[in-house]
Amino acid sequence: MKQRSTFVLFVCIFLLVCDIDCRPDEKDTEEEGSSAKDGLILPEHEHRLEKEADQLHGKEKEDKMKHTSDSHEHIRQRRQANVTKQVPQSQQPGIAGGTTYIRWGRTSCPEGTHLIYNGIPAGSWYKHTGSGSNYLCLPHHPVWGNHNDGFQSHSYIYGVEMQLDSNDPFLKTNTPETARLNQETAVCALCYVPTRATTVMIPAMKACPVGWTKEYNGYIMSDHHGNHRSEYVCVDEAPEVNEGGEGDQNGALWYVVESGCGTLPCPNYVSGRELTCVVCTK
Ligand SMILES: [Ca+2]
Ligand SMILES: [Ca+2]
Repeated sequence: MKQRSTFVLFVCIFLLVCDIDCRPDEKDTEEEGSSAKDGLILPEHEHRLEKEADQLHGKEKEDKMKHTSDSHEHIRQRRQANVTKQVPQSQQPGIAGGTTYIRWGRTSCPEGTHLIYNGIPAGSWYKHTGSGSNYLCLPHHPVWGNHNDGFQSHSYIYGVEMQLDSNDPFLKTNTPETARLNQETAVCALCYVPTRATTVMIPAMKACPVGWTKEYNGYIMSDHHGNHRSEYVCVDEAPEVNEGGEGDQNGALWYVVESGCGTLPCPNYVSGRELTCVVCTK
């Protein structure tokens, strides 16, 4: 009986010691588990990492392609913008920059154009050999700069008077009061055409070439052949006159220009015939 009790006690002590020493250490287990996670790559874990790496690589590739595509689109847009900038303005409807001309003999501009100002045609005195040979359209209200009244200089300018006593082909629809133009002071208008880009005066024509717009037509005028050379200008076929300018005052003078045969082929030109003109824009 004593031996049995001793055996039971021995077994109990053994079990107690074994319970303390033989149980796996929880810390060690955790460390081993952690070590397994960190150091030991299981097949499933390896597969997942590969998949994640593939996804990351794919995203990087996609981002790179998107960035490249964006860059290409940006470059394309910049090139397109440059191309747009390089298109000549004259080829862009509505922003051509427009064109201007002086409508000699009128105070207004044709429909679809803008009057900048109207004024008085002026040039050198008909007996002076010098000064300017071209005609200017002087505004009615000059703005002066530094000035010294009195004639100290040797270049002058005068208003244009129309000399039509012996030859007047013009319409009188714009001069109903007097129905005559001789010895009248001429008028002019500066016209702006915003939708067309260039202007040309064609002599000996009353209509414009196909594709061009007629601004006005009329007759060529210049100073008398016995005076001094001047510019040829195209004066509207139905001139207005400058009110208050009537009277034989002389200054710069306009005469209707006639064609002379010889070096000009006749026909088609006719000796002594008044030369027409047309002003066209495009
Ligand atoms: Ca006169
Ligand atoms: Ca004639």
